[in-house]
Amino acid sequence: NGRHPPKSDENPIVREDLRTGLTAEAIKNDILENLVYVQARIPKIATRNDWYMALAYTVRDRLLERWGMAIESLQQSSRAVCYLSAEFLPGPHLGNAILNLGMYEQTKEATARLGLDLDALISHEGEPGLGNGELGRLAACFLDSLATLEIPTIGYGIRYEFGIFDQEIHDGWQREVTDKWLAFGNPWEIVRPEIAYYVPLGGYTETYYDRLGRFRVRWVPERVVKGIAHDTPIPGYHVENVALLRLWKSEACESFDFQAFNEGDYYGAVEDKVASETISKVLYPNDEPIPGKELRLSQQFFFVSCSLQDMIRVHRLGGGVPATFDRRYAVQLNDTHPAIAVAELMRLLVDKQRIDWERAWEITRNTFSYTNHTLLPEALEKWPLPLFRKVLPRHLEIIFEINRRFLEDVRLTYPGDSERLRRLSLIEEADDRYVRMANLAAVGSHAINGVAALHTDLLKETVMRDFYELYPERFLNVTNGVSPRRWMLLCNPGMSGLITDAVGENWVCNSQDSIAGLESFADDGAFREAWRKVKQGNKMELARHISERTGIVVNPESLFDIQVKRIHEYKRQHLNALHIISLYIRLKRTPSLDVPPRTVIFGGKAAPGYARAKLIIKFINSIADVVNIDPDVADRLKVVFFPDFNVKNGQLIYPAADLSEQISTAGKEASGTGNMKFSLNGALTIGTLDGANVEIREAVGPENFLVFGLTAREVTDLKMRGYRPWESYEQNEELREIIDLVRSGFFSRGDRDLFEPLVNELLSRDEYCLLADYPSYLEAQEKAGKAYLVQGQWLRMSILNVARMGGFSSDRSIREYLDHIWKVDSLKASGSRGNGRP
Ligand code: H53
Repeated sequence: NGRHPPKSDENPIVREDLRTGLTAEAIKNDILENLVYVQARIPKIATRNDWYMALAYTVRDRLLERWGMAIESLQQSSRAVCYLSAEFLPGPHLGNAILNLGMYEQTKEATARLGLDLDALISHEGEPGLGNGELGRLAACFLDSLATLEIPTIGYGIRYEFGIFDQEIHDGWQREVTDKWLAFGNPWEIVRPEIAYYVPLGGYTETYYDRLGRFRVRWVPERVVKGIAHDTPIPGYHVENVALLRLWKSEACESFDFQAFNEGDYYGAVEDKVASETISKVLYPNDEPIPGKELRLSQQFFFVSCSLQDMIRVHRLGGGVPATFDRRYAVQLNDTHPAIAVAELMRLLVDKQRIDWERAWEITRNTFSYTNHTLLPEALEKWPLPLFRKVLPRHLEIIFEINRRFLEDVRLTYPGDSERLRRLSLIEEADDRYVRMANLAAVGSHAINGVAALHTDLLKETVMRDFYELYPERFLNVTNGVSPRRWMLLCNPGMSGLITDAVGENWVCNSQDSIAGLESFADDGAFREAWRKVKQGNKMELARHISERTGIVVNPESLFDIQVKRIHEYKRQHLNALHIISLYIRLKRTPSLDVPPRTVIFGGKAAPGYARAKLIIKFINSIADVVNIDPDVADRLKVVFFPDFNVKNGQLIYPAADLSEQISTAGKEASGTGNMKFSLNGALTIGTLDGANVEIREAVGPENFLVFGLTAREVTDLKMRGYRPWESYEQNEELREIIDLVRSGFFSRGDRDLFEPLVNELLSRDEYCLLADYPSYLEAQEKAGKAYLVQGQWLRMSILNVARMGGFSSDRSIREYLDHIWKVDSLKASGSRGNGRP
């Protein structure tokens, strides 16, 4: 295909081929070269980190070969996808890159020749924690799929110096430790000092007449920071294509003020540098109130502005003009975090490129589409007007103008309906005034999607109802998905091997059709036994890590009942905890109880400022402290809080699960993606009819899914009628006993006050309806226990779960975005590039 010319001594490519060859010998030589020439170490004194770095550079060399071509095809493609996201959680790169490049076996051999253990080097890698949870992880799965489907793609975000904190547990409490992901260098990123943009902030606007006598507005900023591109290649699976992850780091335009220095002001001389670098310094944790956080708004604007300026530059390089921007790019707004892009593109087009307003607005709307990820009112971003004006004075004017024109249209459609006007306005006019970012995103986008069928329905009925009535054609659902590369092939090689033996290897990229073939093996005794062994092995591996991390010894034969996700009251980890106490009491009272031994495992971070979530962690650990040392239940019940849940730990945890806890209050979890990862790894779900659980249950069959609890509608009705949680407490003897035990200080060394805030909330308000759902949850748990005792049937259900989950691949989600929203062709289809090689 022209890229691999025949070797000849005169051919300069020969050298390159040596450098990026895929034989074990070539890989081995490159590791050694990189050790010496990049890492500056000789083998004799190299540490594990040195070897890891040398190997990472070796794999990167092979990625970069594809990179150059990807950049070229980006420039040549007719339309590219730009995914704007304040968060990306790609997870460790090394294992994934080796897998996607199809070089595992050779690399294993190469490292063995050097006396190294490949798997140990792979697990040496930490991860870029540039996100809080599922929203950032979804963005990473989407890049994986976009690369694999050979779509020209750029993911744009922020290169936080400090990502999500590391979690430690001390005396049962969460302690946050600064994440230092860059401490040992980052071999995956390429810094591009020449790709840099100026981002203005603050100041004021003024009007003037330009040379042609036209009335104009100009923004006189208070300060300007510079954004520098940091690029990471994201390889597709067994294709030549790589997606580009371009993250912006903020710097001062002039990092040293000589004037100040000469006048003897040593600190002042670096002040601007410090202030500018602050912008990309640290990721904001979610679940914390953000209005009023000026830095957060600056961050959002900073990365959005750099990204749009970059798109304009690349477009121009390809000969494009601003007026055709929308034909060149489909830009997805991942939640409202980048919604300021709507106003910024208008500013760039109108103020800078001198395009008239109507045409600029058309381009803007054709360009953007918006994904909503939550209905929780506290998570819908709005900015106090004075703060907004202070940071982005010109954008506020633009938003007022967008709003004026928009409301004029609304008035024509709904004459006299001032209430509706008030709700639709981009500006909230209560006692204080706010800019509503979701409304801005909705007005400025041609498509608006929710992330699961139920979520999209609720979106249309509740928070975006007025917009739905106004623009029904803009709304659609795209149910989330996860990458089968990372979340099956990479993290669960045993199970993946069985699947490939059964149905061939097509399932990795074509899950939906191919993996269904697994169904016919669900009743095959030998296959079931092999399946059991793999799960058993995964559980032993997790057990080993649990003992290393927590000192708790768990029985790998027990039912692994797992809930891992952010800690939040709506996700109801404390409902799970109530079940543990019930099981504990029952086992104490009836030693002959016919239930399987259980290990209940939790993992997840609480936002540092979310006191009740942190108390839930303490609650779980306090229960664990009592249960785990009680000889009466030894080997029958264990409770584990696995610290520092992140992508890397997830890769260990999902494959080891028997039972997946997806127990949020119906209507609260937009989609969930952890639910998919569990099921794709053969766990059964115990879950409410919330988010994507609804679709998972339909797909795997209700007989292979343990459903419980109120539906979203029932929750709403219950609240309308007036929910009285204390009645559940009074009427349910077991529930009473459990809550009284907690109140008595039984799990808190006699301290009756410690868990009072949790108990009080449950008895008085119970916002998330734990007590209402408690009886049906317990019933479903009993059913799960019984089912697990009949191992053959359980294995059957586990296999069927995997066989029927093919539709939850992020490849499917991305195809839907491509077909219905982005209208972007694959490089394959458009013929810009050959078909790739495995
Ligand atoms: O987004 C996930 C969903 C999940 C939802 C989550 C999310 C965040 O992680 C952060 C902010 C936000 O508004 C929503 O909670 O249900 O699966 C990806 O769509």
